Amino acid sequence: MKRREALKTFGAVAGSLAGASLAPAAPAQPYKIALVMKALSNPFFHTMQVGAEEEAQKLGVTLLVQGTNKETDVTQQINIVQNFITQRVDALVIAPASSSGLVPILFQAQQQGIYVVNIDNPLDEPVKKQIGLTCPFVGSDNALGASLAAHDLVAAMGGVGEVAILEGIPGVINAELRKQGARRVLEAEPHIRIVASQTAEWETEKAYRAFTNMLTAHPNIRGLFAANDNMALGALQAIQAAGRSGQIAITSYDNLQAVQEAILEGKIISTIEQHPELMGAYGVRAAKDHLDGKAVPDQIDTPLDVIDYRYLSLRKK
Ligand code: ALL
Repeated sequence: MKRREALKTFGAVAGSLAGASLAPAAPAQPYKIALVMKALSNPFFHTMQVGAEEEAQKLGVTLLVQGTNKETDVTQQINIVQNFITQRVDALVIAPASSSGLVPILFQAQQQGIYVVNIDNPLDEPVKKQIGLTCPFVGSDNALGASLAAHDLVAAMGGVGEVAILEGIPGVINAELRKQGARRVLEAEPHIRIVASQTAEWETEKAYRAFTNMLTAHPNIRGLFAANDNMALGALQAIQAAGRSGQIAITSYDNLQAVQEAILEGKIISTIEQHPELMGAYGVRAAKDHLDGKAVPDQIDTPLDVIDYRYLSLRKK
């Protein structure tokens, strides 16, 4: 029996023993659900947080929210989970910074009776199995999203030219899936050539440096797929600094406000909306359902949309 169910049963027995003369039992404490994210400087996670908070309010659960300072801070994220275990939350909803590195601490949480929901970036299935962690996944098809972005890139380039890829963190599953999804489409094009593919660890500043170097090494680059918008924004700065504005097509991923503006200004072709607000909301709901004793599916899908000039300009009217 789970801890909370045990407490509830105890409350019911105590209540019935006390008889009718006592005032009705005080309402049970609301469930405590923790949302653990990555770099809070990335507006993607702000949107995720808002979705989770709205859902938590609707469901009457307490939501505790934390994220890391940097995209690469796996140790800090492990410490955040450790603190939530110490605080004895009822459930953890987590967008893991590493697909394998978080599994041991999440298994510890599970061992303590804390329910785990994995959102956004999938945990590594073989590692989960090996360690014994079981948890549902809430998120989208990253390979499909990247294929859609690559398809737009090919179209914008008229099917001809040299392209580059700015990747997320190597070994992290959504980063790998996006790379594969983009490559699948680009490699099928007879007149497109991938001349550079490198990580910028999801970050703007690193993308600025990486793309500056790519432009120097490959002056004929005419297209870029950036695996998230923050990296696309860094690449845009690199293009401006190199005096190449308007010469390189970019598609990317996340639908940040700054990229919407760049699309409307004609500087970026399109971005993929993967609905982080739904990842947050569905994650919280899955946790609440489980704590209420309801079955939760292993996989809960969130939708993908392509956001381009046509979409944004028509939406404005
Ligand atoms: C991923 C998200 C993003 C985001 C990145 C940065 O998990 O899906 O697209 O930009 O994390 O941490």
